[in-house]
Amino acid sequence: MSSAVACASDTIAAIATPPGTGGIAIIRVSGPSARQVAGRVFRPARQQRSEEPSQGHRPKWRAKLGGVFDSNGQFVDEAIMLSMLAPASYTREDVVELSCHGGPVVARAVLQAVLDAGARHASPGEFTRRAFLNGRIDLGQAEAVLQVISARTDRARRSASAFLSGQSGSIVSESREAVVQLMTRIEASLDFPEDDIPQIEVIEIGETARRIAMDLYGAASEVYRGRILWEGASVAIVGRPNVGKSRLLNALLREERAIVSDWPGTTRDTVSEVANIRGIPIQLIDTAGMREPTDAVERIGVERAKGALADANIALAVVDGSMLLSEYDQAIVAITPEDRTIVVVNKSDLAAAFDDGDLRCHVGNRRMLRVSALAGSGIDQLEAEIEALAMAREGHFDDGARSFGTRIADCLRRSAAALDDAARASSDGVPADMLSIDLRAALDALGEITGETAREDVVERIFEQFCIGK
Ligand SMILES: Nc1nc2c(ncn2[C@@H]2O[C@H](COP(=O)(O)OP(=O)(O)OP(=O)(O)O)[C@@H](O)[C@H]2O)c(=O)[nH]1
Ligand SMILES: [Mg+2]
Repeated sequence: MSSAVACASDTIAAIATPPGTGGIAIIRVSGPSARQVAGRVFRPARQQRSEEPSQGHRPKWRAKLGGVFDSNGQFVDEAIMLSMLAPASYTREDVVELSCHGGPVVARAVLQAVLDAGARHASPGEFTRRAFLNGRIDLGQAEAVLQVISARTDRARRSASAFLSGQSGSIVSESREAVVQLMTRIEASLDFPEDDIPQIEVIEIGETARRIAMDLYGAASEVYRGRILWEGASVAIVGRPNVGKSRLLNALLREERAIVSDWPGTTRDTVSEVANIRGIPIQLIDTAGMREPTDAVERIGVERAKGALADANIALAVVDGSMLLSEYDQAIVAITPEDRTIVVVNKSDLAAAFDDGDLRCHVGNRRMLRVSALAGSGIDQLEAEIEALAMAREGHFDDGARSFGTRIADCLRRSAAALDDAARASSDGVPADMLSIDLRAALDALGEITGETAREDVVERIFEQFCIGK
């Protein structure tokens, strides 16, 4: 095995398929005694013609039909046993998968038989963690696995799959290679201290470092923008009663989710639903129309609308384009944040009561758009505007490990900054060996992406997010 990290010593097991009823359920076992454990619970339906295949002809994978038996020898279920020998498996350990009938009770009974036969119940993400420890995937790819699983839109899934297949990851390996070459040039000169590196070469090293830094900054921005596909954004729809907020929500969702009526005050509590807007999971929050509340329930609804506005990443301030703007319309627009609000002038299918110029003075720097939630016109453009605001959103994350993109983008940026320092030092005439310190820092930051130099708690937090059985 190529990995520097030794295999975990115990054997783990878990149900790998989701809970519930389905065609099949898979119980996955991984570790040095996976085959012994499986041997204790599984009896093939038909004995192999030759029990021990001859040396040199040991297939890496093998499937057998048979039965699973518990520790009392009681038949549990029919199953297919798929054996994958190390290192030709997901974890690079011996892995056995038992595919039984897909019911939650039967799957648990098979798992119990496997645990009674000597396996330990796996913790969340432990299989993928072993794949990482055994060098089959790097940390960035482990995060991409997580992103593939939790992708809520196809665009998010595709961006994670690209990382998994190494397309985006290649910038990391190429940059590392280039930085290592620079360090080699410097170190070679240290062996011959009497011939210092000529200043011209120091400057050249600095220029190369700056070029790599530019590439890394570019990659960081790309990854950072991509994280929104996974993380998503929230959009609060606010406005006076009857301007068409609920109909707008339905138009964006393309389904009749919220109740629409010509009775002002229809929506009394917030209604929230996730829409796929240009591949971004967008949580839309329809709110109660804001006005002087006529009863206690409405008062609560209006308070919640204000809360939704404060919490959301983006606001849609809806006004009715067929009526003159009221003081309330103006007041509502005024409480929305200028840099992340779109003023939506709805009911464009009706005669306009004011032109864009009249509105401009109330809108400030907010984006502005005419739509008809009823006829569907302008909705495509509204989606484009929401996408643009979502992509521009700077993240507010509790910790770097929570978001796939944020952690990687942060490592790329730190690496780029260290290379920039090296470039600056070289043009200031700093001796070549001093540059090594910055180059080393750049390498370490890149190593955090793949996991070689990542802190244990960062690694821990990434795998904690996986489900059991993955
Ligand atoms: N002509 C026209 N009517 C619309 C349009 N959008 C909404 N309406 C109508 O306006 C009325 C109010 O729509 P809603 O979506 O319920 O309005 P709301 O802003 O959610 O109102 P509250 O929930 O009371 O705050 C309904 O009769 C809708 O059919 C539009 O684009 N054009
Ligand atoms: Mg409504």
